[in-house]
Amino acid sequence: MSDRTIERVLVCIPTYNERENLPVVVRRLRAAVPSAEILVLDDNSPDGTGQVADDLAAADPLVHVLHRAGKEGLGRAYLAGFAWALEHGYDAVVEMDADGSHQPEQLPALLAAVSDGADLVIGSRWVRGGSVVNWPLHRKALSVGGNLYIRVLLGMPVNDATAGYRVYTADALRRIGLHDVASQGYSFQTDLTRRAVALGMRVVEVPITFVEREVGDSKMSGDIMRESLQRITVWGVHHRADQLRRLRRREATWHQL
Ligand SMILES: Nc1nc2c(ncn2[C@@H]2O[C@H](COP(=O)(O)OP(=O)(O)OP(=O)(O)O)[C@@H](O)[C@H]2O)c(=O)[nH]1
Ligand SMILES: [Mg+2]
Repeated sequence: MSDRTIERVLVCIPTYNERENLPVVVRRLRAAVPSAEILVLDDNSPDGTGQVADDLAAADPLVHVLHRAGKEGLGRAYLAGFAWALEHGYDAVVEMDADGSHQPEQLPALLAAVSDGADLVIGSRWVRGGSVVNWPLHRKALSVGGNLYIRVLLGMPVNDATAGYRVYTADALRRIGLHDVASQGYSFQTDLTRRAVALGMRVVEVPITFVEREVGDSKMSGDIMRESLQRITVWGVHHRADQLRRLRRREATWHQL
């Protein structure tokens, strides 16, 4: 077990209409991990979340804001945040929702796994000790079913590949390479997970308690789900075709022996 030193942590928080939630999550985060810096990624929220973020940044030098022109999806916002983090020399980058679902108080456990040598830490709902609070049965079924589909198709040893509470080391982000990531919605999380696994990175799942939002509206949509299903299916078909090709090549080599 290594003991990696993580000094500069940047927590990226994407926001779209989270005016009421943002100050709460920032306050909790500053209390839970006082040294971590925060980057709010706001897509020009109509409810004025951008101004709320500016006010928070004006009052606290560890809070930063990236204003984006319009709603482009979670994946795009994170890519902009990751690029900013790499430019500014952070050691680790955290993904966290603004709606309170990802509890800041659990971040120290995720960061500890990075110190222990993980390249990517996933705050996982679907490992022993993980849970979800206030989700109706159909929402649980969707997440469990989606993750099962991903595991079967992509053959990854990850229980919660769609999870959005994560820590990447800066080095992992550089190695993954972000220039050709096209995913916008939930598939963004699965996409980066499969890239990390394919590169042989240490992906560690730490159990979390995910708490469904109490305030504001979910941005989950049919389009986001459709994108996920399509992309995962295409990756799965390619993955299985690659496996088949490798198997054929191996068989051909055996015949030649
Ligand atoms: N910048 C930006 N943030 C977004 C966008 N879509 C969602 N978000 C933010 O991403 C986080 C997660 O979005 P949610 O709507 O809570 O989606 P979810 O958590 O996957 O779904 P629920 O479980 O239904 O809440 C929240 O902080 C949102 O404000 C977007 O297009 N741009
Ligand atoms: Mg949410």
